[in-house]
Amino acid sequence: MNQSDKVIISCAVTGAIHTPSMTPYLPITPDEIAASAIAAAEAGAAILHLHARNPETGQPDQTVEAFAGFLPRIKQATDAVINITTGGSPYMTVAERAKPAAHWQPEVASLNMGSMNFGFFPLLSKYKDFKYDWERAHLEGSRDLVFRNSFQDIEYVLETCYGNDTRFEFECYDISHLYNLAHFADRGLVKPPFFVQSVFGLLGGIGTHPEDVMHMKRTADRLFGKDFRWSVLGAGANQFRIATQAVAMGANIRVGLEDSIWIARGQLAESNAAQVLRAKAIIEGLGLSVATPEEAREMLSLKGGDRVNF
Ligand code: KMH
Ligand code: ZN
Repeated sequence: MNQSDKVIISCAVTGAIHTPSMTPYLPITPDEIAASAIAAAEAGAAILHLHARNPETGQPDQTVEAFAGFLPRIKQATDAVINITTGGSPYMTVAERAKPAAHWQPEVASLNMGSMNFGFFPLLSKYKDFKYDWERAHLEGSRDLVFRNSFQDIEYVLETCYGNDTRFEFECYDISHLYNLAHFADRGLVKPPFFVQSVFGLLGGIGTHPEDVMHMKRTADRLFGKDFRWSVLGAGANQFRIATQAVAMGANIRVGLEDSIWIARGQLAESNAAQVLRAKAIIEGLGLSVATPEEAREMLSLKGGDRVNF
């Protein structure tokens, strides 16, 4: 693993898992997404991972137009690296999911490195009433949901975005996803430095035990050596415990309301910025420092904030 004393904080601003009834603080409209992303950058996030939502209902919206309401504003207000999802919602096809990144040509796009069960139906036990009809179906439907990322799907995203010099946040939810990434590296379809985003605690992927974190790092070290920059995200209540363990081991970290709506046990995070500030405190408490967007660009060999299509 390539590491430095500078730690990249990514912030995943809204995502496609949590629904409006779970927390009043989830950014939904373009104005809310823009404001929350800008505040997260001001708090120290060097990379902003962005999804879009229907402003009326909060449903995930992966249309190209849905991103137009906030991309230019975020770019104008911050120097942060914009990372557009190709994950969209796990219910969407890869062709739908890849459209925004292909069109807007961001410096970074996420790329999910394997198919998996993607279960967020356990959240149903916590919420009884929903503002919108789609929310319950969204959660219930994940009981029978496969988040499809076949080798052909991954090739499709690579072919669709690579010509734009977009580089990838390789989302790895389990050990096999690291081997899938190594497969594409062996074929020369992805070039180092690899930005490996290890996802812990999403039902259907690897767990959240410290041994799980060690095993993910050990395997990535063996497969990629100095060719990768490790980042971690802990889903839900595990977010900061996993971040703390991994930063101490040389990782970068991802926080944000996409991955967890909490700031502490039983306490809702009132903003993305609050989670970023908590991450910053962990980093600085270890005697490390938060990477600037320019430092992140250097570490990840990114094309530069002006070489985008927004
Ligand atoms: N919500 C994360 C666990 C993507 O956008 O490509 C997964 C994610 C997928 O961020
Ligand atoms: Zn995402």
